[in-house]
Amino acid sequence: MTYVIGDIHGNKEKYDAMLEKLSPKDTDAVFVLGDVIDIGDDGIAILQDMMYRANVYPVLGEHEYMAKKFLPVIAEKGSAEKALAALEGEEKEQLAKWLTMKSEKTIADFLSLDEEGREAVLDYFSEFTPYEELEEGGKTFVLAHAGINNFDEGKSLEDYSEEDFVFAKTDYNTPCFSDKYLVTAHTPTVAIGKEFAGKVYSKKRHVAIDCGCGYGGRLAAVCLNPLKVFYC
Ligand SMILES: [Mn+2]
Repeated sequence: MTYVIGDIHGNKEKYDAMLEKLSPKDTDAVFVLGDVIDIGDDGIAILQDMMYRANVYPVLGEHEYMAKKFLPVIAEKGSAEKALAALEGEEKEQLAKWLTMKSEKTIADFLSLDEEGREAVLDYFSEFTPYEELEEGGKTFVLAHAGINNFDEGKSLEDYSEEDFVFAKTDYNTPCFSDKYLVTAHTPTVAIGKEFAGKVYSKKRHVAIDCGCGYGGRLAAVCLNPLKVFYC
């Protein structure tokens, strides 16, 4: 079985409950479609759990994109404020943005780790892939945290940037690929339409799985084949 979970946003209770519900076997795969950290309190603890699970595969969200870029600078300078003071231009703007994205607890927990613990987290960020492409039950699924910016069906997925996947804006009323399913998190399904609040959206070759776990909603997991949805 192949499962996809997204936008856990530091909610370890729901993460633990979902893994218990799915109870993935060694031959199963669980893709975590980005935004593991920030907003909730336990992002770092969830990463530390994920990194020891052989069948959990992390895909990059914009929160991890920010963390992997700025946590090394913050650690070197000693605090987020000092890192911000030391940076210039676009990087300074981007860090300032991350500091408005409920990242304080992630940063504090990272700074409280010893050298070895910090290195393990930073190493793990390098395992986050920008996208995944999977064949399940005769269908092709592309997993990307927010979608695909600058989309061109003739372009190879390898030729997009990380930014194209993590900062994408997706039109859920229009299919993306003509022959593949696009699986995304990032956009709470309530933002696609009020009637989809708290539920996985599966239309127009889109599968949108963020049911608002970061905002007090449910955490969803989708089994790709056979298509089945789980909630915690
Ligand atoms: Mn996101």
